[in-house]
Amino acid sequence: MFSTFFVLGCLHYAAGQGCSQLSIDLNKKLDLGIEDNDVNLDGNVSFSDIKHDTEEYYDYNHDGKVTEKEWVRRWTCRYGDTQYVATYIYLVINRGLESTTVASFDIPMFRTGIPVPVFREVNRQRYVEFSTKNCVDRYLTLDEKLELNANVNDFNNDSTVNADDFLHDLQNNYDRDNDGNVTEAEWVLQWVCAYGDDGYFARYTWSEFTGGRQTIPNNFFAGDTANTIAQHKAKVRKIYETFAEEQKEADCPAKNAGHGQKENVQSFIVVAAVHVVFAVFCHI
Ligand SMILES: [Ca+2]
Ligand SMILES: [Ca+2]
Ligand SMILES: [Ca+2]
Ligand SMILES: [Ca+2]
Repeated sequence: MFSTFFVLGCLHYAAGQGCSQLSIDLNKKLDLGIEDNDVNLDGNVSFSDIKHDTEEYYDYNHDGKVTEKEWVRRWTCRYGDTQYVATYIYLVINRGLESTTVASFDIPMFRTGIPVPVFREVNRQRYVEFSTKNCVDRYLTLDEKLELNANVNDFNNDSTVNADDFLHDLQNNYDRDNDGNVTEAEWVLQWVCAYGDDGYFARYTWSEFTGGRQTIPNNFFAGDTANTIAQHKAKVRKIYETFAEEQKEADCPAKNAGHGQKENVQSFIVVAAVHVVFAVFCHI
């Protein structure tokens, strides 16, 4: 009974694609991208290919949505990307949104199909962009992020953070299409690039700084009074800390968690335990 169970479990694991090494080179990543996105080998990346890939390998909990977390999990595993690159590319493709659906790829471009060489080049350019923008590709402490943020936001080097500094930052770093406005998607993308945070936190900063508007003009902060560097750092620190507290609260429900929550935790432990046992027995 148990041996059958483990054999079936191991076969299931073997059918998966396994994880790549972090060090694989870009061409290999792009090859894998083509392998995954032209499943029927007709030389075109079309919606049916994307649908198969997304449903099979991205939507881990099969709820019909692909969240940023699921996407990053897939890209770090399959293509050996860092979480920073994976997050950035997810946000480029999905316009800063927290999640996407298979249906969102059912667009004219994919109905016609994109020739494999074109798809490969577009994919390459996303990696190139991450690199040429000098996006953060490593863990930073909160103090390091605050220092970076303060430097960016005292562009004119007068030891205060004022409207001119913000205008320069929005114009030069956030407003990617140079239309004089910054959208939430533009903000989120630049924030994760500049500080190595995830999209969840970047969207929170958008909400904190703009009150959750859909878009802001580049001179949005024109009426704000200047802050010293220390005041500015304290303000941004507070945003990080408040978000962390809220996450903690969401991840670790209060002591009086209901029966349903306990069941969820128990289910998670059982699933995790089975996962570990398969991993050990399958030598993965
Ligand atoms: Ca195809
Ligand atoms: Ca999902
Ligand atoms: Ca300044
Ligand atoms: Ca813009």
